[in-house]
Amino acid sequence: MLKNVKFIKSCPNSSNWIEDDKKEIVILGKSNVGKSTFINRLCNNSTMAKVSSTPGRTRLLNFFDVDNRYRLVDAPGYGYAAVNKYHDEEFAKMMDEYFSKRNNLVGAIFLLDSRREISEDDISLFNMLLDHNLPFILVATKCDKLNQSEEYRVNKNIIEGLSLLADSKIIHSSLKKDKWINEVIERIEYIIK
Ligand SMILES: Nc1nc2c(ncn2[C@@H]2O[C@H](COP(=O)(O)OP(=O)(O)OP(=O)(O)O)[C@@H](O)[C@H]2O)c(=O)[nH]1
Ligand SMILES: [Mg+2]
Repeated sequence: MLKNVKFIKSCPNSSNWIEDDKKEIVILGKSNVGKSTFINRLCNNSTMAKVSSTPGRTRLLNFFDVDNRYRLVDAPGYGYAAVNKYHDEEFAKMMDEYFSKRNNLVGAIFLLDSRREISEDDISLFNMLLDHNLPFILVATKCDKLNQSEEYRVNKNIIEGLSLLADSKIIHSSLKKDKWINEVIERIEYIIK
């Protein structure tokens, strides 16, 4: 589990990004996929990142310091129909600026809802990661909601949906288990070293 995680601030654009040499890993995924919950599980603090019952509420990049060593960045969700078009354009602009200008950015954690099909939005965001040559960690969320045979199909769905190599590693997260937390942390350590 991550120790000494602190919320630093929320930023709408580059004007108030933090200027230092710390590496950043951004957490990406559709609205409601479970990004904020994921951060809270990693640091075992249910109030660290705001979990929303209404999808699409996180609109800014939220920066968290981890043990004074690196940062996790909670990104807003995308592709939620009830949130207007303006939000999607603002989101695209903000992410584009962050991906193209942020030298601190060294990797991404890409969350996909294990119960849903891969969407066009997922594919375009994933292509942004590939375009910027960013190492990524793939996580299928909400696996606690699946039965065994459904969980068995999760990897195939994601691998086909994102055109990944057949042996791509996908970590399954669940509210009922916690083994996956250390797997994620190991991979983060690998990316930032
Ligand atoms: N059963 C289950 N529910 C989850 C899991 N992760 C998140 N949730 C629920 O899904 C909803 C959305 O979770 P958030 O963590 O706020 O999702 P988010 O991706 O941060 O959402 P936005 O910030 O709106 O993009 C909440 O009701 C969570 O309690 C999970 O692993 N299992
Ligand atoms: Mg959130």
